[in-house]
Amino acid sequence: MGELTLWGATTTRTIRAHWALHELGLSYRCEPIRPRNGETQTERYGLVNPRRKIPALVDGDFTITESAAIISYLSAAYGTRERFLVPTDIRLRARYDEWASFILMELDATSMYVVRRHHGLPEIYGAAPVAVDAAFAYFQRQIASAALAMADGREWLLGDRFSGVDMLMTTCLTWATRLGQPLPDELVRLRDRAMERPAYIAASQANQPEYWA
Ligand SMILES: N[C@@H](CCC(=O)N[C@@H](CS)C(=O)NCC(=O)O)C(=O)O
Repeated sequence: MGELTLWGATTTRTIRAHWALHELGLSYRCEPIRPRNGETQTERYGLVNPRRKIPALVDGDFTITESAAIISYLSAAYGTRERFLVPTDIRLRARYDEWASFILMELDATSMYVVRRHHGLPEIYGAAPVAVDAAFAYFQRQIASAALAMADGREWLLGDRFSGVDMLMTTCLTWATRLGQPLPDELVRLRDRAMERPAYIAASQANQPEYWA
């Protein structure tokens, strides 16, 4: 195993990578750079991720970006039979991909990130109150459908086993909660269970630049 270096801290997307590293019990270095303060614009970081987004993971001579892809890579590269984040069974894996696509597209990109850009960062992306209201309404419809899938009393999205999609879901739910969005009870329970995990608590600390000072 080469040295693992994670670039990025402070955001909803960066905590996903810190969390995956902690769930798998991996030790790593961190360059705790933040968005929008110039730290993603340095020449040094441009060589790591030309898209200049965080997080990015460097594993020896291999670099991988995109928070969900980092979770999948770490699970495939360092997961064990007992400890993994992405299932290998074909149908469970298909269900995993289905949840991951839904969360990343419908909850993250189409809902929360629209709010973030056009409500939270109007100086960069422009204020768009109509789009923000529509994104919140869309989020509520999508999250209600996700809660239906959990109406059978399952503990986690894939059933009784925690996985990377619970991490993706939890980070979107904490994001929505910070923005004052109500959540269905089934998803509040999932979020709260996930946030009690020692790896989540450790990742929350590691997601702060001061932790690495
Ligand atoms: N789809 C990407 C999104 C990454 C992303 O947008 N990161 C933001 C912070 S959460 C960023 O790096 N912004 C860079 C900047 O604006 O300087 C992922 O999930 O990793």
